[in-house]
Amino acid sequence: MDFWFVDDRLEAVAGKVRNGERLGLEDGVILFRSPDLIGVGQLADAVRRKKHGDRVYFVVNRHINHTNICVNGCRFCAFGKEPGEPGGYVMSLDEIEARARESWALGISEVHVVGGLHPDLNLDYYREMLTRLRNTVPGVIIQALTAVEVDYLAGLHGLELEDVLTELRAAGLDSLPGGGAEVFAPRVRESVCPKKISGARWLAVHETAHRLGIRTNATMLYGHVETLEERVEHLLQLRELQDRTGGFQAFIPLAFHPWNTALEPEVPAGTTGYDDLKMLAVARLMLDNFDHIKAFWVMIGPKLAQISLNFGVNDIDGTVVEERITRAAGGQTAHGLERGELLRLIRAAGRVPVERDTLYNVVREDFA
Ligand code: V47
Repeated sequence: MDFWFVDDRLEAVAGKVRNGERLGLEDGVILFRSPDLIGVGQLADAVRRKKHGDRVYFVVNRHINHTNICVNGCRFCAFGKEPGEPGGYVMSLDEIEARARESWALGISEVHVVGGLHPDLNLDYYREMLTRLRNTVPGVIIQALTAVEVDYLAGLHGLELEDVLTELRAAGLDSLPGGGAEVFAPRVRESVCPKKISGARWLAVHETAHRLGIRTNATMLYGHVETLEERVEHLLQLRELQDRTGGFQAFIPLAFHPWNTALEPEVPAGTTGYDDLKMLAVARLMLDNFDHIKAFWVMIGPKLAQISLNFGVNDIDGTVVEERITRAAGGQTAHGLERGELLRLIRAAGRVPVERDTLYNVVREDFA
C-alpha cells in the first residue's frame, strides 16, 4: 500500500494501517488534527477497499417519525416538542400503516421508525404499531426505536431491557437504529442533553439487543461542543462493545444541524465538508471491527455522500423519504432520493451498486 502524504505525522499511523494494527486514542486524534484530508482519506479508502472492493450498498427504505413529543428536551434537537407545546403531533396507527402501505408499492425493504419520548405511548402502542407494520408490509424489515426509546419503555413499565426488547421483537421488531448515542462523554451529555440516558446505558441497551440476536446500528452526533478526543473516545467505546458482541452492523456519523435548536447561539454554523469527510474517514480507520461505514446523505448532501465513497464509506443509506429530524433543524436536502439517483451517484464514482436490506442481505445487484 503506497500512500502519498502532505503531513509526515501520518506516516506512523500508515505503518499501523499497513500492518493491520489496531489504532489507539492518540492515532485517532492525530488523524482528526491533521490538515491532510487527502492523506487520511487514502488510509481510510485502503481499509474500505480491502473490506468491500468496488461494492457500495444502498437500501430502498422509508422513515416514519411517528411523534415529535418528547420529554427529553435535548438542546441539539429542533424536532422534539414538550408535551402540550404547540406543534406537537402523534401519528395514529392508521396513518403509520398508510405510510408503510404507500411505500410498499415502491418496493421498500426497510421501514425506519424513530420518534420522541411521549409519556402516553406505552408498550401496547408500540406492540400494536409493530404488529400492524408486520402485517401491512410483510417481509419488509422493521428497524425501529432507538436505545433511548427502549430504555424509556422499560422505565415506564418497570421492566428489564431484555423483557422490553423481547416483547418488541415478538411484535415484529427486527433491528434497532443507531440514534440517541450523541457523544458518550458525560461532559458533553451534561451540556447538550442532560435528561437523556447516559452513554453507558445506551451501550447497555445495544449489548442486550445483541445478546438477544437483534442487530443494531451506531451513530455519533458531531460538530457541536465535543472535542476531538471525545469523538475518538466515543468510537473506542463502540469498538470495545463490538469486540464483545459483534452485533453492530453500521456506524453512521450524524452532522449536527444547529438551526432552530437551543444550541444555535453557541454553535451558529453547521459542519464543514472537510469535517464531514474527516469524520467518516477516521471512523473507518478506528472502527476496524465494523463492517459498514454509512454516509447519511440527508445530513451531508448527496454530492458529499458520493465523494465520501473515496474516504472510507461503503454505504449511502437509502431512498429515506420523509425524515423530519434534519429538516426541523434547517436541513435543506430533498425529501427522498429515487433508487435511480442512488444508482447514478454510485456508478458515477466508479463503483458497483448493491441494493441491500437492513441486515445487509443482497436484495439486488444485477442492475442493467
Ligand atoms: O438520535 C437530532 C440526531 C438522530 C439533530 O441507524 C440530529 O441507520 C443532526 O439516528 N442535527 C436520529 N442530527 C437519526 C438517526 C439515524 C439516521 C439515519 C440512519 C440511522 C441508522 C439512524 O438524529 C438522533 C440524534 O442523534 N439529531 N437532532 C440535529 N439538529
